[in-house]
Amino acid sequence: MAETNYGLVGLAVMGANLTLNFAHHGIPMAVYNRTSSVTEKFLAGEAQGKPITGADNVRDFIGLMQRPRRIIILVKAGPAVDAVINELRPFLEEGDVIIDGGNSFFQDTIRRDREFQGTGLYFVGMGVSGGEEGARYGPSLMPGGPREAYDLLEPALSKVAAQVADGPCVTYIGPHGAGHYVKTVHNGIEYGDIQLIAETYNIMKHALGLSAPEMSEIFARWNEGRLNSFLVEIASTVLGFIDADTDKPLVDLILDEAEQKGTGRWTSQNAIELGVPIPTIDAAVWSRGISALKEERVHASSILQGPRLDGSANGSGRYDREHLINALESALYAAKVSSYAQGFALLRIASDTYGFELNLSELARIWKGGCIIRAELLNTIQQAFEQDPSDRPMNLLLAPHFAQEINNLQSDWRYVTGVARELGVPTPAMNASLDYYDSYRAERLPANLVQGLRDLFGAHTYRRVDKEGYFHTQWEARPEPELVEAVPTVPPAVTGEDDPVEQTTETSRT
Ligand code: NBP
Repeated sequence: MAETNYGLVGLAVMGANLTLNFAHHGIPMAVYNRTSSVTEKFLAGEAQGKPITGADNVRDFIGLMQRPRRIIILVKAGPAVDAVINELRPFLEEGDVIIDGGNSFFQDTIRRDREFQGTGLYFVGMGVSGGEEGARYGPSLMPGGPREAYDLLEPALSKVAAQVADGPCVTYIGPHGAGHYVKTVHNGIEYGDIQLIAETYNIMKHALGLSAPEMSEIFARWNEGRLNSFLVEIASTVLGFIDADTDKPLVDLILDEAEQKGTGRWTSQNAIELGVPIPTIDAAVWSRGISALKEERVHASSILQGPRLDGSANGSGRYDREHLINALESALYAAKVSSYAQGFALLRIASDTYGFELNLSELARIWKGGCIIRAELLNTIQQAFEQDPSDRPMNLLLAPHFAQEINNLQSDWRYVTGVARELGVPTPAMNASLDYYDSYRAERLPANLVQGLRDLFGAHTYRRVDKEGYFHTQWEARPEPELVEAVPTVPPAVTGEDDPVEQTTETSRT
C-alpha cells in the first residue's frame, strides 16, 4: 500500500464511513478495531480495492503509518476513548497527533488536552456532524486543540469535509475542548430544531386534521423558502413514507418515545452552569424526557382533561386552513431564529469563559453543509457575525435583518401558540422561543418583585432604579424573638434512657 500518515481506530458506522471518505479523496488509510473480525470484514468488504490497510494489533497498526502520524479515534465516547489512547500511547513518537472524532464530553477533552501537553504529542478533539452519510460523503468538522496540530491536518480535512460555495465545512475552532464544545452546542441546537418541527406538525395535525402525506407536501413546499434546511426536507420525507405492510403512513405507527444520547442534556447543563438562558433547547431536552413516560401519559390521558371545545374534539373546522398553514410557517421560522439566537449567545459566553476564541461567523459557515442543522438561515447568521466587531450584534435577534423579520412575523407566531393553547396541544419549544423573545425585548421584567421577595425573606439586598448601591429593607415589623418554656420535642421516654432535648422556639425565616 502507498505510504500514509493517516490511521483510524474504531470501525463502527462512523469510522468505516470516514475511512472510505479519506480513501475516496486519495488519502491512504491504516485501520484498527478492538474486535479484529470487524477489521477483517471491513477490509474484505467495502475497503476492497481502496488504499486501505489494517492490522489486528496496535503495534502493527502504528507500523503502517509514517511520522508524524495522524490517528483518528472513532469509538464510543467516554472510557473507550481513554482505553484507546492508553493503548496507542506507548507506540507514539514526537509530533504524532491523536484526533478524537467522537461525541466526547468537552470537559473530558480539556482533561485529555492537558494530559498531552509537554509530551511532544498532540491531542485534537474534533466534532464530526452529519451521521453516517456525512462521514462518507462530507461531514461538517469541528477540530479544536493546538493550532499547529490543526495545520498538519488541514489539507486532508479540507478534502473530506462537505463543500459549500464559500469553502470546505471545516475550520480551526479553538484551543483545548473548543471543538467538542461547539459540537455539543450544535447538537443542542439540533434538538431545538427537531422539537420545533415536531410541534409544528402536531399543531397542524390537531388543528386541521391533516394526514401525514398532506403535511409532507406542506413541509416540502416550506423547504423551498426561508425554512430550507436538511431537517425540514427530511420531515417531508418521513411524513410522506408509506409502510409497505400496512399501507399506512409509517410515522403514524412509530412509538412516540424519543431517545437521547446526552449532547442535548450537556448543552442545557452547561448553559445553566454559565447562567445563559437557552429555553428552547431546554424544552427540547425535557420534551424527550416526558415522551419517555409513555405508560404514565396513557394513564393520565384518561384522567386529566384538556380544553372543552364546542363541536369536534380536535380543531377541525375551527381554523382557516391556508391562514393557519401560513402562520405555522412564520412561527416555525421565528421560533428557529429565536432558538439560534440562544445557541449563539451561549457560544459567545462560553468562548469568553473558557478562552475558546470562537469565531461565530465561521461556525455558521461550516454548519452550512454536511451537518444535521444545515440550513439556508445560516447564510444570514454568518453575515450578521461577519460584521465589524463594533456592529456585530450582541444577540442575533438584534441583527437588523432578523429584527425586522421577527417584528413582522410575531403576530403569526402569537396566533399559532394561541391556537395550540386553545386546543391543549403541548408546544414547549415554540412557547419557550416566544417567551425568550418577549423576555429579551422587555425593558422591564418582574424581577423587581423577585428581588423584593428575596430581600424580605433572606436579606439578599436589591438595587434601585433611582440610586446607586445595594439596599436592604426591613419590610415588616418583626416581633422580638420570644423565649418560651422549654418544650420536649419527643415524648418523655418510657424507659428513661432518652432525656427530652431542651429547645427554644424562635420566629423562623426560611
Ligand atoms: P459506537 O459509538 O457505536 O462505538 C462502537 C465502536 O467503539 C466500535 O468500533 C467498538 O469496537 C469501539 N469500542 C468500544 Br464500544 N469500546 C471500546 C474500547 N474499550 N476499546 C476500543 N474500542 C472500543 O460507534 P459509532 O456510532 O460509529 O460512533 C463513533 C463515535 O462517533 C461516537 O462517539 C459517537 O457518539 C460519534 N458520532 C456518531 C454519529 C452517528 O450518527 N452514529 C454521529 C456523530 C458522531 P468493537 O467493534 O471492538 O466493539
